[in-house]
Amino acid sequence: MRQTWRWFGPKDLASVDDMLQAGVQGVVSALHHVPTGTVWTPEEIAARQELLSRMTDGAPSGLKWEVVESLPVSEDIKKQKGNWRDHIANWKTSMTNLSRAGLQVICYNFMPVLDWTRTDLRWRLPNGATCMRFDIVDYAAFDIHILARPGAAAEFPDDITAAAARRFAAMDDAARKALAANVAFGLPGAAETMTLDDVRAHLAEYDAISATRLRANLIDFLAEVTPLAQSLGMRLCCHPDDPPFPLLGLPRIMSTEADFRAVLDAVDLPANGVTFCTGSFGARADNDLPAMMQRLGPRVHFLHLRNVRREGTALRDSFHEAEHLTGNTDMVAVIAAILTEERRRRAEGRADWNIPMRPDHGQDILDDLGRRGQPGYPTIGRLKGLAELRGIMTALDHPMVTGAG
Ligand code: DNO
Repeated sequence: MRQTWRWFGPKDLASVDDMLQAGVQGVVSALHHVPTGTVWTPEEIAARQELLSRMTDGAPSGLKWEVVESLPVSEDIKKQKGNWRDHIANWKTSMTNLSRAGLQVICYNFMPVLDWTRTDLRWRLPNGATCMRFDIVDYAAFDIHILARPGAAAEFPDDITAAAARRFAAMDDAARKALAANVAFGLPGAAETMTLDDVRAHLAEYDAISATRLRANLIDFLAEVTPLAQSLGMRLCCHPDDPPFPLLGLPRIMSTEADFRAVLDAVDLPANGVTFCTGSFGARADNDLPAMMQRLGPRVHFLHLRNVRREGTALRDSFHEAEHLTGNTDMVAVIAAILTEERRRRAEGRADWNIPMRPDHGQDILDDLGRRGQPGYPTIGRLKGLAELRGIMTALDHPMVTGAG
C-alpha cells in the first residue's frame, strides 16, 4: 500500500513537514477554492504541486500530489439539469489537465446535496479524546423538528420519533442551532452560509429524482468520462455514501457492494473503480468488509482506512468513529485482503499494484484537542492511525507470516 495523507492546501493546520514526519509517502489533495463545475487549470494544479514539494524551510519535500480528492461532480450533473453538459465537459478538461501534470487517481462521490453527515463533530470519549458521531435520535430531531421536512416522521421507527420529540423539547435554542450546524457541515457552502430554507430548496430539487433515476445519471456521467480516463491511463474511484443509508429523504445509490457492482458492470472499464472506504461501508452491519474487498478488489483504486463503532442494531442507527484498529470492522482482515489483492496484481503484471491508502479521519487527541482543525482531520490522531495501520501492514507482509522466507 502506498501511504498517503489528505492535505487541504495552504490553510491546512498540518504542514508538509508534519506529513513527512508522520511517514507519509504521497499526498491526497484538491483545489477546494475552484468553484464546482469549472475547469482546474494547469496553472492552479502546478501551484498546488509546487506548494507541497517544499518543506517549511524551502528544502525539497520529495512528496508528490498522487490522488485527487475530490474532483467534485456538480449537483447539475447529478440531476441532469441546467449546465450539466458544460460541467461534464469541464470535468473532462480538468481530468486531462491533471493527467498532464502526472496525476492518475481521481476520487469523487455521487451523494446528492450532502457529502458526509454527522450530528456531533467533537464527541467526548471516556479518555478525554473527541471523535465524530452520528446519533440517530439527534438526527431525527433535526429532520422532524428543526428542518421540519414534510413526511420525515413517518420515515423513522416509532420509538425513534418519540425519543426525537423528547430530545428536541429538552434542547435550548443554542443546542438546536449547534445541531443544525453540525448536520449542515457536510453540505456544499457549509454551515455559516446555508440557511435551513436553502437546505429545503436543495432537497426539493430531488423530489422527482428516484434512486433508479440517480443511478442512471451516474452511469451516464461515467459513460462520458471513463473512456477518456482509460485512454489517459487514469483511474476514477467513487466514494461510498457516508453514512450508507438514505438521509433527509434523498436517494442514496452507493451504499453496498450490490450498488457498486451495478455501476462497475454498467461501465465495464478498469478505469471505473471504487474508493474503498471502510468507515463509510462499515456503518452498516450487512456490509461484510473483508469479503467486499476481496470481490471488488480488482477495481479498488483508492483506500480510506478508518473504523466505526455501531451503537445499535438497526440498519439506520447511531455510530461513532472508533480508533483505527477498534470498532466493528476487522481491520486486520481487511488489510490482509488488500495485501492479497496487491500480490495478485503484481503476479498479473499490473502497474497499479501499490494501492494508495490514507488513514481516514482520526480522534482528536493530545495537542489536537482545542486546535479547531478540520473535523475528522486531526494531525496527531491521524498520525496515530497511520502508525497503527502501518504496523499491521508491515507485520502481515513479513516473510514469517507470508511464508515467503
Ligand atoms: C470525508 C471524506 C469525504 C470524501 C468525499 C469524496 O471525510 O471522506 O468528504 O472526500 O465524499 O468525494
